[in-house]
Amino acid sequence: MKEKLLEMRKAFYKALEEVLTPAELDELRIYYLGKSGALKEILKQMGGLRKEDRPVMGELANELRDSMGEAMASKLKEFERMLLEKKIEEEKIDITLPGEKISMGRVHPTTKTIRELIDVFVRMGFSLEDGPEVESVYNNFDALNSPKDHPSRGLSDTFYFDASRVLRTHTSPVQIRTMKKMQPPIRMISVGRCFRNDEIDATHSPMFYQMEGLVVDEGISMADLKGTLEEFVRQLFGEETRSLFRPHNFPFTEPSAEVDITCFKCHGEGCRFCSGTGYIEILGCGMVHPSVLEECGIDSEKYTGFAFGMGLDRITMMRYEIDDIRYLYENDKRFLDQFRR
Ligand code: 2NM
Repeated sequence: MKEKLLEMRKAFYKALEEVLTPAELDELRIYYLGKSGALKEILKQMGGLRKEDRPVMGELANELRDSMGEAMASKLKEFERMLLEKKIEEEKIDITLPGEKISMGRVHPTTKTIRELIDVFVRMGFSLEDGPEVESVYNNFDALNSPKDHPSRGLSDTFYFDASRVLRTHTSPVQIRTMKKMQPPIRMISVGRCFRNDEIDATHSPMFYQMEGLVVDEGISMADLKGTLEEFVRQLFGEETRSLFRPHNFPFTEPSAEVDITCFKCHGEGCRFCSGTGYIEILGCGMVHPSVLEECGIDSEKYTGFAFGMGLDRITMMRYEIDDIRYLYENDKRFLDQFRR
């Protein structure tokens, strides 16, 4: 029996040498030390031994079991160490490699214009109001004294959802909402996207940006309008800029005017930017029509007001010398990267 045990030990260590995976090690354990393994098999013959030999053989068997268990445990440790070493080798990070370049975004030029305009008007005490881009036909046209047969109301100029809803064609509905919401004194501006069914070219986009403003209070006159807008022009385009008010016509204001400013390039001399006139048109304005005030629940006998509106794409294009409105909407990084400040 002793010989059998020693033979088994020899075979076990030889097999252990050849074990390559933890799974094979498990198989080995079951084969030698399992419930019906090689060791158990040999111990079955214990009964055939002399009584005094049994404890000696038992001790040898126990010793064998323990040393084989230890040998397998250290083999398993070795596997684990190898696995860890392999993992460390594979996942090694080369910290000397160049980093991945992060592409920084820029503030869109139109956004810069918007921020500066808001700054100027907020410093003058205006509040910034907001409204939806999908508007009622009433807020977009009717409340603004717009004639029922005006071409701008037509299906070819305005995006209609149905008979009563449109994509707003200007930000004036925000003024209407504000006047219906609060009584004077009102000093507010609105900024946002507007939509008109225009053919796209260098100066037209079906989606564009507008800013409009409104002041309503007792005793507001054309002098307030001129003073406010002249100050705005000086702050945005420079102290030396002069403004020219030309009579115009809008349905929602009476009287109405358009404002030209001295060309930012030639300062009035005449150049290719201003087509030789020395002036560039930048906004429309006027005294709010009494029927607009009344429509919004404001007493036109007690209160008067002025309003103004301007296209922000045009102003942005002037300020950054961009000659095609489409650049503002193409999201071409090569274009946007030019506006770093
Ligand atoms: C412009 C020109 C003139 C304007 C009028 C109003 C309102 F709602 F108060 F009547 N909002 N905006 C207005 C007046 C807009 O844009 C060229």
